[in-house]
Amino acid sequence: MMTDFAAIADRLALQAIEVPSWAYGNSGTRFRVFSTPGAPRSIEEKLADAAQVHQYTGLAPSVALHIPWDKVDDYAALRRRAEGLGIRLGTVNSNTFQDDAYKLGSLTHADPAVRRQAVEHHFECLEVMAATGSQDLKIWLADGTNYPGQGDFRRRQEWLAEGLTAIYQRLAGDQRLVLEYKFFEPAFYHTDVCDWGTSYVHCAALGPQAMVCLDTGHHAPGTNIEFIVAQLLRLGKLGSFDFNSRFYADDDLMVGAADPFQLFRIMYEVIRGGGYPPDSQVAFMLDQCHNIEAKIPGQIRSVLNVQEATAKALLVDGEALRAAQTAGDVLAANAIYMDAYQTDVRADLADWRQSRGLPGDPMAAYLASGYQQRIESQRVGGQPVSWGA
Ligand code: PSV
Ligand code: MN
Repeated sequence: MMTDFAAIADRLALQAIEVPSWAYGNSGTRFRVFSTPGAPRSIEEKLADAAQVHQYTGLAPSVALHIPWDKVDDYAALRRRAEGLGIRLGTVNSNTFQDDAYKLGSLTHADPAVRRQAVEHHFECLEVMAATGSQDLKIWLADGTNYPGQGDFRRRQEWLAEGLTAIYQRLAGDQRLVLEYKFFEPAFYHTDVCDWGTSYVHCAALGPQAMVCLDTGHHAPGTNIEFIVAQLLRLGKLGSFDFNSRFYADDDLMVGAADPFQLFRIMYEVIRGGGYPPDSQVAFMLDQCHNIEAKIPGQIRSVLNVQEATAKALLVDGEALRAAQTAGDVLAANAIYMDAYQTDVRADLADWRQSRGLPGDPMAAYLASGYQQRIESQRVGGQPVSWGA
């Protein structure tokens, strides 16, 4: 017997998914950044776009910032601006990958002056967080090497540990350092924080306010990501997700687009491991760029994909599954799991949304609202923001 949809309704209401400010600006690949009519020209306009996602889905109450992309003079005013739009400012992402000084690394650079510059950039991010009320400082480092012999792994790990410690020591009591890993790119031979184990080792050494960030696009093909989720939750060190999906590398496609079954399996392990309730230590965020599709609808589709996978994962009959697993009944266990995944929850979700004052079809409601046409006619002149600016 599968869990009934009515039984999961209240738990669905707990879901919150942070959207990235950079999803709304122009983006592309290293071959071309395309311009989109109506693209925002400031962080304030990015916030207005993000607020649309929350208005129609009720799922996206906060927006992550990237510094310096979202730098402003008055962060307290930006915070009020967000609140006025019915959202709030969330994770602050540092950026040590776009400055000439960082060509050969940031926290792992051989030159102490560059390492210091990278540490100080993180101090600046912490100051931003104090003004925005953000809790998480997310660190992803592009540090690595392209050629064997180019760098010394051991020294670089020590420098990394030193830099992270300096940053960690500046955290306020309620703030966290969240360390993201990625197996390659932009470095092609080795990456200094290449996998969950390396991130875990550093976070464990730092202390309880340091947690691992799992970006779903940052694994080699075939990696069992849900196992990593289970393990990090078991260790109490899964701090956050960067959701997106991939076919080949770090494609930054809409979460759940490439492999909806994988997203279900991840959400199952999140729930199984206690990572789902809002008071868990896990923050859920998108990290995506919409290069060829419309941006606000791309974000709406993404949060709905997460919601759908979550609903299906909540439907798994945990008791029956455990009994089948314990009895060694391979086929029954697999059938219980697959029954939940194969349930079509779309109509139930539409009813559920309506019962909470949301449009049953958020995508249709957004498209009918005229917002896209308004921003296209109003946002004329000025410099549209794009990935990296
Ligand atoms: C790196 O690929 C990454 O996933 C990090 O989270 C960066 O901050 C982000 O992408 C930039 O888009
Ligand atoms: Mn990421």
